[in-house]
Parts: sequence; structure tokens; C-alpha cells
Amino acid sequence: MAHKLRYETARYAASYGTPEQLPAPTTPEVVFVGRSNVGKSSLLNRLIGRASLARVSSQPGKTANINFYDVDGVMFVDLPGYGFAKVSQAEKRRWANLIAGYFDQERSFNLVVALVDIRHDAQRIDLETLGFLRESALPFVVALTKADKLSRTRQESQAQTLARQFGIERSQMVLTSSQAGTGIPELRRRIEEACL
Ligand SMILES: Nc1nc2c(ncn2[C@@H]2O[C@H](COP(=O)(O)OP(=O)(O)OP(=O)(O)O)[C@@H](O)[C@H]2O)c(=O)[nH]1
Ligand SMILES: [Mg+2]
Repeated sequence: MAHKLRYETARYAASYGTPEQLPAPTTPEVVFVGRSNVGKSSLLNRLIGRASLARVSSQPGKTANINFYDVDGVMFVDLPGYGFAKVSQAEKRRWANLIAGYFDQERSFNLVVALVDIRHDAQRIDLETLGFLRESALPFVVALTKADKLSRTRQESQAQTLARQFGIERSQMVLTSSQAGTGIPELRRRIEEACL
């Protein structure tokens, strides 16, 4: 039933440094959450089909604000990464406040894409995030990132392991690689189903 999003129309919309600045939502939103350096901005760029609409970090901690991208009337929301050690306590507090402030608002959370690096077993901070998403009854899909770093066989076995550790179905996960393009059509389909 879902139509297709016209990704080629994607444009940067706005950037916010405090939750108070966030405008009331007027469109469906797809939000990308995950640890710093997990590949949020890269995945967003790949989904949009634009090399560098979202800023990709040469060093982690690049995305320090909430960035909105308008994709054919659906807002793609790039959150700052959590758990990045090398910023000041004050900056960490600002980011945490920004993320919590975003989720606290009455918004149109059509889909949360929770990114997890496929190479590592479940980390506490990811377990907490998924727990929060479940408790809040937010619709989410887990994107396992950087799949190109593992062999096909290891990708699947690690996906099974992570599904078990997170207590979710394998079908709630998508293997992705922003480098190789793995999982992009599947993720687009899920976004379109959630938003259109
Ligand atoms: N091999 C590989 N590297 C990737 C992939 N996706 C991202 N990277 C690399 O991982 C690093 C971090 O990518 P970003 O997209 O900036 O990650 P982020 O989650 O937006 O990071 P913050 O904004 O700091 O939270 C960069 O060096 C990317 O080139 C992938 O699919 N495969
Ligand atoms: Mg980023």
C-alpha cells in the first residue's frame, strides 16, 4: 500500500541545540539514534542517496545538535550520538538533555531507527535505549551497522546473537552497510510503511 518517498527531493531543514528550540511537529518523523560513531549520519546520507547531506565524522562526536532533513514531507531526524567519552561533562549533559527533551515532546514518532554496530555484543547503553523504546511503545527497527566489516556468515550469526541479547525478534533488525549499500532498500521500505 505504501507509496515511495522521493528521496531526491531531500533537503536540510534546520538544526537545534536545545529542546526548547524544537518546533511543533507538522510532519511524520523518522529518528536515528545510537552511540556516537555508530554510523547514523552515514546511513542517513545513504538512505537519501546524497554523499554528504548529513555531516559524517572523521572523529566521533561530530553531530552535536539535532538536525532535521526534509525528505519529501517526512522529517528525518539525526540525533547526537550518546556515550561519546571525549567531550566535556557539560557537553554530555547538553546532548543527553537534547535527546531526552526530543523524546519527551508530543511528536509524530513514526519510526525510530536504533543503530547498533554489528561487531560488538549488546552494550549497556544500547540495552537501555531499546528498553526505553519498548517501554514507551515507540515503533522501532534496529539497524545493525557496518555489516561490510564482517563476513556474510558472521553477519547472520551476530544478528541472531544480538536479537537474543536485546530480547527482540530477528525480523525487527535490518543488516546495513552505508559503504556497500546493504539493507538500504529494506530500510526504505520500512520507513515508507511507517510514514505513508
Ligand atoms: N566500514 C564502514 N564504515 C562506516 C559505515 N558507516 C559509517 N562508517 C564510518 O564510521 C564513522 C562514523 O560515521 P558517522 O556516520 O559519522 O557516525 P555517527 O553515528 O553519525 O557519529 P556521531 O555524529 O559522532 O554520533 C565514519 O568514519 C564512517 O565513515 C559502514 O557502513 N561501513
Ligand atoms: Mg552523526
